[in-house]
Amino acid sequence: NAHGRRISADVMRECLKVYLVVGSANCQDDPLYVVREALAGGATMVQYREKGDGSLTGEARIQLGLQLQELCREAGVPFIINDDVELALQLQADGVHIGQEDADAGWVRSGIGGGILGVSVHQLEEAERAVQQGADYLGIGPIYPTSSKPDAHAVHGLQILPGLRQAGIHLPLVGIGGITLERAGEVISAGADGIAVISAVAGLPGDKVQNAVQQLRTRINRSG
Ligand code: TZP
Ligand code: MG
Repeated sequence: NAHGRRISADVMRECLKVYLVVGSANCQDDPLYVVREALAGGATMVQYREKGDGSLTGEARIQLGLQLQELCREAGVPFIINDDVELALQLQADGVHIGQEDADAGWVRSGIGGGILGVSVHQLEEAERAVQQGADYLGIGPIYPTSSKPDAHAVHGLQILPGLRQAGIHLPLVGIGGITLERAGEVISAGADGIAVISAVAGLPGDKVQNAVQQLRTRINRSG
């Protein structure tokens, strides 16, 4: 799909179910262990988001990315890069996720061919624009308060999800921000196709990760 073939909306929705967003700064244990366990538990997509205090830079950032990518490849799960289109191209990742402050989505779409493009949006106009620019899914959040993103937008609450659906946004949607096992079901019921989590998975001891992801999947399948 570096040759222009886009992911279908149906496959995209499946990939969004339990979307792990992760960087070394978020992990209580070795990120490779955390991601291996998350994949064993049924994580459906992984985003490499190497930011924040003490995060890796330069060659170390690239090397961790390559190792995480290999785990995803073995599991048959798409591997997405946060923000950095250059890194995504260099690693030949499956896609890129960008926010409103990052590169222009239309420009990223032309750069990545048929790769997966996720865009974070906070209101209808941004959502419509991202759809036009070739996004494959939209990230919506923070739904709840989060301590994983210091510069996060104000909390939206669940209502943004039915709001976007009723306004005619049919693209696959993933909720993010403060989502826990207890809250996963209501995010899906409100209109999201899946949940993206950092701390509810990466913040756990490595030996708890597999079971946590399994439980998230069960909740989501029941609410979908
Ligand atoms: N974007 C909006 S909220 C957020 C990002 C990256 C952080 C989500 O982390 P957590 O720990 O699942 O609240
Ligand atoms: Mg960003």
